[in-house]
Amino acid sequence: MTTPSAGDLRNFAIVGHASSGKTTLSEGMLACAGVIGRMGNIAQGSTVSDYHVSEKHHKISTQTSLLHCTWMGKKLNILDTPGYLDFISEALAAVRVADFALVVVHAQHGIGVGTERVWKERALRRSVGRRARTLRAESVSVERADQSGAELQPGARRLAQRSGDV
Ligand SMILES: Nc1nc2c(ncn2[C@@H]2O[C@H](COP(=O)(O)OP(=O)(O)OP(=O)(O)O)[C@@H](O)[C@H]2O)c(=O)[nH]1
Ligand SMILES: [Mg+2]
Repeated sequence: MTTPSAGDLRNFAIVGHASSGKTTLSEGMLACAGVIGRMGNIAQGSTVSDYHVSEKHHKISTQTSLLHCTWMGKKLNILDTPGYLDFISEALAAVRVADFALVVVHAQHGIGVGTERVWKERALRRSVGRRARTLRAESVSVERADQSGAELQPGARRLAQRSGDV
C-alpha cells in the first residue's frame, strides 16, 4: 500500500458508554472494508479489537485498540476505546490525539455517564482551541437498534438536546 497523503487520513476515536457496541461497530468497519473476511463477535472473543486475553475472558474492552482500513480512498485509523469507567483514561487519551470522535449511543439506554465524561473532555479541548485546526466534526452512531425496545427517535432527540453545548 502506498503511503497516504495527510489529506487522505482520517484519525478518529470511537467512544461511548460501556457495551454500547463500539467494538462490534469497528469490527463491522473492518469487514466492510475487506480487511477481514467475516465479522468476529464478542461472545466468541473473536474480534480484531478485543484481542487481549483479559478482553476475551471478560468480554469487554480494557484498552484502546488501533485498527486500520481503507474506505473510499481514505486511510482510516480507528481508535476503538473501552467504555467502562475503570478504563476511561484510555478513552480520554484517545480523544486527545484523534481528529474527531465517533460517539456510539445504545439505542435503548441512550447516553451513559461514560459518554458524558468523554464528551466533556472533547468540549474542553474545543473551548481552549488547542486542537481547533485539526478538529473536523463529531459524529454520532446509534447502535443496537435491532433490539426490542429501541427508540431511535426519542433517543436521537434527547441526544441532540443534551449535546447542544458541544
Ligand atoms: N443485538 C445487538 N447486539 C449488539 C449490537 N452491537 C453490539 N452488540 C452486543 O453488545 C455487547 C457489547 O458489544 P461491544 O461491541 O463489546 O460493545 P463495546 O461498546 O465495545 O463495549 P466496551 O468496549 O466493553 O465498553 C456484545 O454482546 C455485542 O454482541 C447490535 O447492533 N445489536
Ligand atoms: Mg469495546
